[in-house]
Amino acid sequence: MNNLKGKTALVTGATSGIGEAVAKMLAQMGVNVILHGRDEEKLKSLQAKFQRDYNTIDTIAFDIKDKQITLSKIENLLKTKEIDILVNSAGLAVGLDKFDEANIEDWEEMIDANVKGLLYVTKAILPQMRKRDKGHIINIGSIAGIMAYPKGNVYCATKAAVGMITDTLNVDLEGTNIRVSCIEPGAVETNFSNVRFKGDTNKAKKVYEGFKPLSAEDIAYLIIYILNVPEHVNIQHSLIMPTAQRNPYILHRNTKDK
Ligand code: 8X3
Repeated sequence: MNNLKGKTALVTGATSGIGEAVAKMLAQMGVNVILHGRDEEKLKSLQAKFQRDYNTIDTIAFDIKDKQITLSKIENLLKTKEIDILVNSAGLAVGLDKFDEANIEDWEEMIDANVKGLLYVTKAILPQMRKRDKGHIINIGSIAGIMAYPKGNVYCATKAAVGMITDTLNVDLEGTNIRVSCIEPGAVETNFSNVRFKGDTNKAKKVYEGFKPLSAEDIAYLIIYILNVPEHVNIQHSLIMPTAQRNPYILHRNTKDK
C-alpha cells in the first residue's frame, strides 16, 4: 500500500541524519520532496544524488532560527507548492553538562532551533493545510522529552516541548483532517553526538559502544509507516528504542566489544 505517491513533502534538516533518511525514503515512495537545510552546497549535491533515481526534488535553504527569513521563505514556497507532509527534523543537542555548568549559548541554540524554529516553520505551513483540510506534520521528539537524564537539562526540555506542541496542535486541529505525530527515539547513531560534543568524535563514538543503536533508516521506516496509514488513523506518539536500551538508564552494553 502506497498512499504517499504524488504527494509533496517538506523535510527540514534534510542534509543529515533522520531528515536525510526520511527524505530519501519519501522520494523512493514517489513523493515530491523539498529538501530544507542551511547549507546550499550540501542541498544541491543531495538534490543531484536523489534526482538521478527519484521524483522531483526541490531545495530550500534558510536557518529556521531566523524568524523573519523562515516566515518569508515559506510564504514564497507556498505560492507554488501545496505541502501535504511536513517533517520537522531540523534540531540538535549542544553540550552535555550539569545545569549550573552548562553554557547559556548552547541552551539558546537548542531552544531557538528545536522549539522556536519548529514553531515558525509549522505556523507558516499550517494555514495552507487548514485551507486544504489535509496534511500530516511529523515532529521529531526524543526519549529525552519523556524521561529526564543527567546533564540533559535544556535538551530534554526542548524535546518535552516538541511532545507538548504535538499535543496542543492535535487539539487545536480538532475537526480537521490534519494529523500531527511525534516520533520519540532513543539512541540513534547519526551526527547527533558529534554535534552534541562539538566535534569530539571519540566522545561521540563512546555513546554507541557495545550495543546496536538505532539507525536513521530505522526512524525513517517508522515515519513512512505513520504517514502511510489510512487518513482516519492518527498515530500521535511513537517511542522507538534500540532493543538494548530500555530507557536512558537501562542500556545493555556488551563489555566484550569494548
Ligand atoms: C536523542 C536520544 O537519548 O541521546 O534524542 O537523548 S538521547
